[in-house]
Amino acid sequence: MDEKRLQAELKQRVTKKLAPLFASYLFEPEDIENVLKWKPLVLMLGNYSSGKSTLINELVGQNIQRTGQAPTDDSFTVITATDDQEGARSVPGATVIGDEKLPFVSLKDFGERLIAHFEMKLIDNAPALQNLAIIDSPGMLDSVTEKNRDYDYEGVIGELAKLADLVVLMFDPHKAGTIKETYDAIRTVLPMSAMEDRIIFVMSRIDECDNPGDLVRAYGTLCWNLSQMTGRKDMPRIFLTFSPDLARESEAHGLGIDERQELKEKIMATPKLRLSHILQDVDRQVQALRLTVEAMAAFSAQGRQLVRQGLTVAAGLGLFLFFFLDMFVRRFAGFPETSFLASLLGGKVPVRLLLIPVAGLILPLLGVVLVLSQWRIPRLAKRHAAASEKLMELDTPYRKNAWLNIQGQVRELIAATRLRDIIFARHRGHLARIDRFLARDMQDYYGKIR
Ligand SMILES: Nc1nc2c(ncn2[C@@H]2O[C@H](COP(=O)(O)OP(=O)(O)OP(=O)(O)O)[C@@H](O)[C@H]2O)c(=O)[nH]1
Ligand SMILES: [Mg+2]
Repeated sequence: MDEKRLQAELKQRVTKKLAPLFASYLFEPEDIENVLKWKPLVLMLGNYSSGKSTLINELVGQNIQRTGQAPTDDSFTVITATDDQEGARSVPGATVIGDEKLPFVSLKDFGERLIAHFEMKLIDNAPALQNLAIIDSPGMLDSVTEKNRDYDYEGVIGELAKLADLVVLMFDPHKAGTIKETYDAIRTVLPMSAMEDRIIFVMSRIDECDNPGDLVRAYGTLCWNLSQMTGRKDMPRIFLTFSPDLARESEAHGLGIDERQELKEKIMATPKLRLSHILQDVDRQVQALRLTVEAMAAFSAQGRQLVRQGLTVAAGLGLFLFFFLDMFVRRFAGFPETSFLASLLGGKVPVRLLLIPVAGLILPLLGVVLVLSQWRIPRLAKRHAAASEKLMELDTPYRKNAWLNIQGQVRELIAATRLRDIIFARHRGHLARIDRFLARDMQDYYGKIR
């Protein structure tokens, strides 16, 4: 299976069939475009000095990243193979984030400060990185020792985790999960950005435990801290590893626990997961779009109900006035010389006599349009913008969660709705289009990767 071709094809289909809908329901076009761009991505996160850069150098087989005992990296570094003749080089943050072909454009929002802490290293002789990029990140710090980052670190790792096909979260026995930034990341950032099955946990540098007891204590501490952070009792797998080149001789080392190779294979196999991740992401975003359209359909159904009521009143009143308005006018103003109804019964109606009845027919309609557009629809919009979740049945946790992400834009959409949007709304048609996409196109691709 040619994954790259499938990815390109899916991108084309999404763009053709759904891009205008995403835009008209206020979705950021980048969100879905970024998912479909570029290579498989691995994001390395973790405490400072937990061995992220060391592991990356090992994976790449070159000394690309600096390593050291104190907090060493203060930048995000995207590492991948060169794909042109220009050779190994480093590309500055502004160029990387500004490049529309790369998936990092959404990081623009984090401003100049982040740009100074972002770069890409293109390296030669790295066949494994032809179809893979690894992002090294600044180690997580404790707020006590932190020299205050000058950009929104959590926001950035959240964005990167959204893009990543695999997030590797590294710890070491010395700080088994007690670092403040790590706590915040696991507690709040990652659950919003990365699906659970895309995160793997690693405790590295285990050779530095003096004896098996130390190792068990460090492992236990990490498990305890993780369960505090995730609120879960079941523990994810934690890879226990050390760098073979740096390992000290120790009793713990002598135990023969070494999952380094397995970890490396798992990381390098990320490209295999790419397409299914893309499908998951596209699916998630299309479902979010669907929920938004559903909410707007429910809102406009209520709006149409008001319109129908208005029209019924206008029709009743209009008909009454059609036949009787000129009689009132005649009574008070003395003209027309004979009423429309009388001449109708007489069998002959001069056109002149139709003027007042037609006005009687139209006036209530104008009145109803005025009341609807100036008063009733805005009031309905105001009510639902304040409590838009009432529009929907949020009966599953999935829908509840998805709702949290879209409620802001649903409010915006409702607040911007005018009478004519209600009358001409085509939400039901859009829903059908989305459902067709989910049932045909998505299933088609799921079938292809099976
Ligand atoms: N004994 C031993 N030392 C290690 C191991 N892995 C890394 N080190 C050392 O630990 C220190 C920290 O490693 P780095 O790879 O720089 O850690 P990092 O996670 O990139 O740290 P920051 O960039 O500061 O976030 C370095 O001095 C490494 O040489 C290991 O498995 N065993
Ligand atoms: Mg580092």
